[in-house]
Amino acid sequence: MSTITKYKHEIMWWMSRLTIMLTALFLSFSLASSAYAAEIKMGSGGMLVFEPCELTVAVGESVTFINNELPPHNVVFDEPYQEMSHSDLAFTGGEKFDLVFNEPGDYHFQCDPHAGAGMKGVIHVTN
Ligand SMILES: [Cu+2]
Repeated sequence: MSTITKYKHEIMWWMSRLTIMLTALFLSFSLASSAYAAEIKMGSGGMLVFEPCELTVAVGESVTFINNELPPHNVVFDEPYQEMSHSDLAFTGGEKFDLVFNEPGDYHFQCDPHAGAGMKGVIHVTN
């Protein structure tokens, strides 16, 4: 086998590897994005806040709440979405939970221990 032929074979081998890897990457992204919408940090920048504190998602999408700084935190929704609440306090950094929003509306929520400090937010769910 000449050096050039060998070189061509090597390039083709790498190109097929690359194609497979890119396809796998694309698939993992499209699968992940089907349910995953956004992430809200609970406590951020040394502040008792949700970050972001306002968010718009489509019906059927999920929002991941991640425990970040100054715990404990929870998420309690106002009427008429109280049943969506995750009132268990999260004490450990990195603790997280997903909430799926299946009805359009404005979901106002707060962190119970820190509502007085203004730890509140709203998620707009649109069709
Ligand atoms: Cu809090």
